[in-house]
Amino acid sequence: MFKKLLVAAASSMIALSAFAVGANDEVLNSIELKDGSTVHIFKDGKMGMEDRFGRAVYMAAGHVMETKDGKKITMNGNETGRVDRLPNKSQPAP
Ligand SMILES: [Cu+2]
Repeated sequence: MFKKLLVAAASSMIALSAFAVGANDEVLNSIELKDGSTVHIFKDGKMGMEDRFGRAVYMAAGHVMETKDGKKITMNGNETGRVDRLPNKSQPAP
């Protein structure tokens, strides 16, 4: 009985750590901005910018952006590296 519990605990730990790898790199939301670029908000709340050609772009944290529908949003972080690694990032224009 005790041995069975240990096995269950061990396998759930493996599942948890597999989930943790890269989990924060998942995009929670992507918002289109007035200038045609996109801000990606990651699960940990940090943001990264992508220009309208699908390239990761630098934007200093604290910069205020305007969304397509006129809302103001403040840049939290500047995760260009994470934007670069996004698998479903829009493709560069030909
Ligand atoms: Cu930005």
